[in-house]
Amino acid sequence: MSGVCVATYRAFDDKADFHKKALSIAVGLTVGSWTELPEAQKASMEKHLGKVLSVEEHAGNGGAGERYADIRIAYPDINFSRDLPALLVTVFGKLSMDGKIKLLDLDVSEPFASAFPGPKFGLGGIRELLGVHERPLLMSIFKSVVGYDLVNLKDQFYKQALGGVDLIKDDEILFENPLTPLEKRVEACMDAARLAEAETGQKLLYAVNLTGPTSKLADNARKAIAAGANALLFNVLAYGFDVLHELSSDKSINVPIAAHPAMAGAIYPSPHYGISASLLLGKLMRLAGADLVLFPSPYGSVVMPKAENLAVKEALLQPLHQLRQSFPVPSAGIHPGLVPLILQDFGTDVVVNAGGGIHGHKLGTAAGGHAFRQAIDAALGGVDLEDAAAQPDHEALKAAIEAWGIKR
Ligand code: 1AE
Repeated sequence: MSGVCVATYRAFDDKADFHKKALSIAVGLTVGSWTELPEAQKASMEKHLGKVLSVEEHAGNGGAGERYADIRIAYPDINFSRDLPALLVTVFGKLSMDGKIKLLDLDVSEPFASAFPGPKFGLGGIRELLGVHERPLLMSIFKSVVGYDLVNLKDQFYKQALGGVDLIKDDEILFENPLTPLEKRVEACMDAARLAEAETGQKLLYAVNLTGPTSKLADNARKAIAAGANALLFNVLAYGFDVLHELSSDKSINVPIAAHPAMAGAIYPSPHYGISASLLLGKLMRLAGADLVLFPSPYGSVVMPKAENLAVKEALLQPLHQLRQSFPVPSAGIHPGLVPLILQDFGTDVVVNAGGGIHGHKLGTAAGGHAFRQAIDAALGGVDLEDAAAQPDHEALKAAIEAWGIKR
């Protein structure tokens, strides 16, 4: 059985006839040309022909407002194989270079989606692994570890773990290197995880950065897992969605995969070009099998507008065929004073993620983690951070708020 995939575009033009433009896209990206075809050929090509479903025009006002149209086109599944490269090249390959046009959304058919197992663990599976069901999770990021040796790396891991974090991720810029090679890095960090767990009683996941040439990635993942890795970090956009799909659907790679958004800024931020954040970092990441997805927040150092941010969250969490939910991880420049805003916008199904906001704490890395946990508990209990910080055992939160303030 085959269906259609519906693409939604926003096209900008001061003068164009958007209905004509929509038709030229639908025909051009499917059968190529239509009117000049002989009748017999038209009949046999009909099942391949793209169909314009709607064209919603928005008049420009000659000033700041531009003239644009939202165009929906249905592409028959029969035209492309059931993989993301084929789908993306069909709906936005050449078109992505043809004037001011942005791909806003893709609704794939059930038969197409059935080729994608999606996140192996997803939000629920990660909560199961950690045994944490009620509260937002806390993740910390290794920082300034390029050039570190194993002893120093292990020490930084241990301090992060003592702070009560649920996940620790490698910095995305830590690649294979002679000082902290993959398997040795995993062994050292998981050793530190065990030492910390003996003190805190808390389980944690370590997402080691999966790097190297594409042809070696699955082997590297298996080596990391054999050395004890219980999660992976992956720079999805530098490799491509299909590489994530291959890794996430490989049965021997049986740990959660956290998708890093590196390179995404080259694709989503323009209103006129590229792919929307919700499709790029939401739906496509989820289809390709990311268990956790990092993306900029509306509040931190790398800012994504709030409406786009919430659309990414929705794409990761709302029902999508048979796929599990991916955990949203709004990131970059996050500190404890932002926690109430994060919970207000994301609810409890969110991972609060910080690097500098943990390691930059004046009482040290472990205190940085404690400050976040105290902020999360306060926000969950409806207690103002100012009041929570005044409690006698909340020095960590107090110091964090003195340093970074509270954003309201
Ligand atoms: C959007 C990705 C954020 C990230 O990977 C990272 O390393 C953030 O670090 P901080 O929290 O800004 O120090």
